[in-house]
Amino acid sequence: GDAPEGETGVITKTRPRTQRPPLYKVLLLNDDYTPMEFVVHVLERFFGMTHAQAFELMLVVHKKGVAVVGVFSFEVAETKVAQVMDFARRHQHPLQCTMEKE
Ligand code: NFA
Repeated sequence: GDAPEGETGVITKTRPRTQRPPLYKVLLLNDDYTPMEFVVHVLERFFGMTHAQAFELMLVVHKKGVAVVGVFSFEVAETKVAQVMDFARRHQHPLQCTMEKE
């Protein structure tokens, strides 16, 4: 508290830490078979990117093997991963999307 405490009379103040919910990175992984245009479409459709942004990030995944495509709460990240995985599976592409705690 603010008043002198304990035997010393030293004033201590505890700063209440504001609780922030943990954030999760959604990662897109490269593979040899998923068409580039399909990946661009996924990034536009599920991550709200413009065509130019989506194309640029698709190339990063293609060249580097993996990239963070967004950072979200657990629930939103889980939903994005499920949507991408389901969409890729329905189109019979091996595209992989995962999440990890930031
Ligand atoms: N590497 C894929 C190709 O050459 C394109 C791709 C990019 C796949 C990003 C997955 C993720 N067709």
